[in-house]
Amino acid sequence: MLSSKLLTLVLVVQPGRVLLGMKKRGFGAGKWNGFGGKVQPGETIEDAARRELEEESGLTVDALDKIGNIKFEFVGETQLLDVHVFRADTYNGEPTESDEMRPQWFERDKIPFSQMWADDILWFPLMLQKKKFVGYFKFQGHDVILSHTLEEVEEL
Ligand code: 8OG
Repeated sequence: MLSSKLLTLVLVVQPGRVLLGMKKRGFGAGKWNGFGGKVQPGETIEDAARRELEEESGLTVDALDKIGNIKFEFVGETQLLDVHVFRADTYNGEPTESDEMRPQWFERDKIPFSQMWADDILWFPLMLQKKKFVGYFKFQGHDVILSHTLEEVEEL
């Protein structure tokens, strides 16, 4: 049986640009990504998304929209990652570097997919169009997708 670990991921989107952070340490180090992490016991998924966004980028948000749910399996590992993806279109504060992330704005047509998780290039277009989606990706190591499913949904 595979157990699963709940994680959050927040993309802050502005007209024409997206905020990403360079992950400085730990899982996914060296990749650009949204902001997020593990849901703690007793915390809702959305509360965790807000907390991780603030810890890693210095930003707070009023509204977070649920936009996606992606499950990741890594061959040889017994734990699935269950990542809840949110989009924020407004924010408060200024992006600030943290121990974990160095934030940077990217124009929407210059998203650095070659330095991101391999699945991102498949679902970012949906996220940017505010389309909701569910996906499943089976990885070999951290770079190779062996199989996947990805579909748009009406509701999450
Ligand atoms: O707490 P930690 O930094 O380990 O959390 C991992 C973060 O990485 C969390 O925000 C979820 C996110 N994440 C994955 N896999 C993938 C992926 O394939 N693409 C993207 N964009 N983010 C991912 O765990």
